[in-house]
Amino acid sequence: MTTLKLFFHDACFDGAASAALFAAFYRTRRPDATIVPVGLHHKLGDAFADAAIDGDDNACVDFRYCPHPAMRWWFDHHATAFHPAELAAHFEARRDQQMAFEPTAPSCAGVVTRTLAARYGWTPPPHLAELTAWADIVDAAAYPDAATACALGSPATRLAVWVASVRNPPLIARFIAALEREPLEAIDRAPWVRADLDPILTRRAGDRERWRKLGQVRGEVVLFDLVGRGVGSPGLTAYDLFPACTYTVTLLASDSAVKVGVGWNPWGGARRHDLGQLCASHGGGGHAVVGGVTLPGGAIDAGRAVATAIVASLTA
Ligand SMILES: [Mn+2]
Repeated sequence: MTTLKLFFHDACFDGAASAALFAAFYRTRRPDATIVPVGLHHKLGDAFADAAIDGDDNACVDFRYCPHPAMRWWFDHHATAFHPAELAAHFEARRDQQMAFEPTAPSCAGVVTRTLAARYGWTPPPHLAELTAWADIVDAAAYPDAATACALGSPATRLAVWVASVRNPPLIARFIAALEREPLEAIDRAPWVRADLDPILTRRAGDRERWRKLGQVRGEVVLFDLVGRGVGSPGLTAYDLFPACTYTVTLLASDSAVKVGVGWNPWGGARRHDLGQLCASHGGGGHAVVGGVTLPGGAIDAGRAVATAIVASLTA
C-alpha cells in the first residue's frame, strides 16, 4: 500500500481538476495507492508551514513551488509560483521530470495533462480531456463577454462557483474523486452537490441585485464599498452589471482582515495601469490585471482611504 498526499489549490476549479487528473494518472502506475487530497490556501509567508508532507509519495498541483525533498511531483502555471523568488533557481537547477512550470498556460490542468502525455505517454479518458478543456476556460475566464461568464450555463461554470464556496474538505475530496471518474454533467446533477449548489445559486441572484445597488460609478471605475453589507466580492458579475466600466475597486472587511481588491474589466476599455504595482504602492501586490491590498482586521478607515486613493489614481 502506498499513500500519495496530493496537495492542491483549494476552493478553485482548476486546483480540483488538476488534482483529479494527477490522481487518475497516478492510479495507472500505482493501482493500490491511497490518494489523500490536501487543499492549500495562499497566505503571507510559508504556505506549506502547516502542511505535513509525509505521504509515501507527495505531489502538488496548481499551487506554489515547495522545495521540500519529499515533494516529488509539482505542476503549476502561476506567475507568482516562487515564494521567495530565489526558489525559482532551486527549481531550475533540479530539471526534474516529475515537475513542470508553464506560467503562460491558461490552466494547471492543461500543464498536468500535456506534461504527463509527453513524458509518460498518458492519455486521459474522454471525460478528463473535457475537464482539461473546461479548466482552460474557467481558470482564464476565457468567455466572449461578461454575461456568458456569469450566466453559469454549463456544469463546469456552476461547479466552479460551488467549489469556491463550500468550505468543507471532505466534500472537496469527494468532488476530486468524482471528477476522476465521472463527467461534469453527472456531478452537476448529484444530490450531494446540489444540496449546497442550489442555495448558492439562489443567493447569487439576490447578491447580484445588492451589487447592482451598491456599485458607485466614478468615471471608468466602479467602487463597491461592501463593509457591513453582508455580501462578498462581485467578481466578474461586476462587469456584467456595469459593462461600461474599465476597473472595479472593492472594499471588504472580515474579522481578521480588511481587503481592497482592484480588477480590470477584460471585456471593457484598454488597461492603462498596472494594478499589481498600484496596489504595491499601498503595501499590497498582484498582477497587471488584478491586485489587492490586505490590512489588519478593524482597519476599515485605513482601507477606505486606500480604496479612495486607488480610485483617484485610476480616474486621474
Ligand atoms: Mn490555476
